[in-house]
Amino acid sequence: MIVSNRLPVDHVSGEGEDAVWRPSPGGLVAALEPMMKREDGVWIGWVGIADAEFEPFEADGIDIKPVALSAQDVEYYYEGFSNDTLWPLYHDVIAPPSFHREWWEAYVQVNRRFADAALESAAPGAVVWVHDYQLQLVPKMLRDARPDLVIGFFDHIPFPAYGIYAQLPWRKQVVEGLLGADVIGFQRLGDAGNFARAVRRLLGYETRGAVIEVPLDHDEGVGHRHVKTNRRGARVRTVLAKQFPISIDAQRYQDLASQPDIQARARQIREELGNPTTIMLGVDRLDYTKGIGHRLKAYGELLRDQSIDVEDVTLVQVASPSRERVETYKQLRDEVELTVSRINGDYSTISHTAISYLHQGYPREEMVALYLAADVMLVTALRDGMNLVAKEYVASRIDNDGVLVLSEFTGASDEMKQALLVNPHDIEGLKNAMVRAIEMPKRERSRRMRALRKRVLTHDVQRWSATFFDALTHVTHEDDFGAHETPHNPQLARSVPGSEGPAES
Ligand code: GDG
Repeated sequence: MIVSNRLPVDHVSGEGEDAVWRPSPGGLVAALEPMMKREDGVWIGWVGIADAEFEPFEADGIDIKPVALSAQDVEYYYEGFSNDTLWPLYHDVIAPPSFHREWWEAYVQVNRRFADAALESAAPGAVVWVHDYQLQLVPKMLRDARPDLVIGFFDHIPFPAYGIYAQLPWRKQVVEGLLGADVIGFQRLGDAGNFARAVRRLLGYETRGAVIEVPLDHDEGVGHRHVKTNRRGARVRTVLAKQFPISIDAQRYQDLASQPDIQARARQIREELGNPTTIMLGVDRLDYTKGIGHRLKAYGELLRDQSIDVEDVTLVQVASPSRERVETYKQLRDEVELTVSRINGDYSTISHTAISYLHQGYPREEMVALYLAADVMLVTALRDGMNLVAKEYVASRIDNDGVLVLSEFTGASDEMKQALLVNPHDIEGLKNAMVRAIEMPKRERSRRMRALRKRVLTHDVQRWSATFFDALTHVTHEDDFGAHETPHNPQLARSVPGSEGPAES
């Protein structure tokens, strides 16, 4: 069972039995679809429309169970607590988070609704995988009601350092909510470390490596998985909190990039841009975490300094609309669009536009054509859990060409060391990296891109989900102490819920 804020389908038209749905195929669906079909999986989530009730239905062999949200839930739980409290807080307070008690109350209520929907459908010993910062209380709600469940949680965004996390008035409840899971996945080692530190500081629990020991009262723990007696003779439930860096359906991007019509479109894009020598590309949701302003500043200064010429170098910036009802996002849009117009006004010529700014969403085929056309890909996020765009660019470059400029504040930078790594706050450094990317000899481009592609193609989203499930259905967490290896038998874990084998001793 998957529990995520949004379902993997979009509503097209109709109500009740006449409702028409379109799959919204993200990487997550691609990774989980085969397993969901094989195991008769259920996906629980919101359809993305306020005040609309939909009956459960089946899409592509997956049972879909919609959770309804009222207009006020959307405002308080989703736009408020999720996107205006947690999102800025977890991204190092790049924008100031807002703390409102009514938003928190709505967050608790809506988390309860998701948990109840999951509990209604969960067979004994079912494996439930909860996703992301909107649903951090669900693991504990499930655990309290049904200790037999195998519960996983994956956090797609960063987990902040304690000094920042500690600002959250409900910091204890959130950590306790997450600790209901058997396995808590993070993007980076540093995120898992920050979480373990928050657990130690707020709850005083012991952590050993990736394993957190949650103390149990003497009558608790019956039927729980991962219960053991620790070194001090206390009964504890162990929770594994470690990094599982997410990835993309790399094969799909390669396949798209191999299609002659998409390659032809890439050539057409270059022509339509006036055949510049270098196309630089940015692709982001219009979000303040993505460092779009820093990128524009560096590019504008390069034009001003005459280090580059608008006849030779052009920037395409796709900024797909996002969270448009949240005030900070409205302000960001104004700032970005003012900067783009200024740069275009100052440096464009009749035949060459400095920045092609596209505030639109595009089909995936068009995105791949853009990736193929782009000589330099700019990923300058100020903080980003992973950043899939960096991986999509690399997977699409079947020609082993193109240069990736990548912020060291993305999770992707842990794996993609052959990119030109930058600190986007250092505008001079960013400008130098852009010039270096533009001037990089073909041999070096090819050497770096080959290495990057090798990494992304071997560490795709299928491998990510398999690794997470493997950890989730593992019989014990013992080997994550680094103490000893335990033979892996997921079947045993699934068929004997609550059985802890040697760990119970
Ligand atoms: C969160 C975390 C983490 C964008 N515009 C269009 C479009 N996109 C697609 C991209 C990419 C996805 O949206 C964006 O993913 P990112 O990873 O770059 O960023 P977030 O949306 O912030 O995602 C992030 C991710 O979760 C997964 O765990 O990596 O750190 O913040 O796939 O291609 N796709 C199409 N048209 C667009 O206009 N088709």
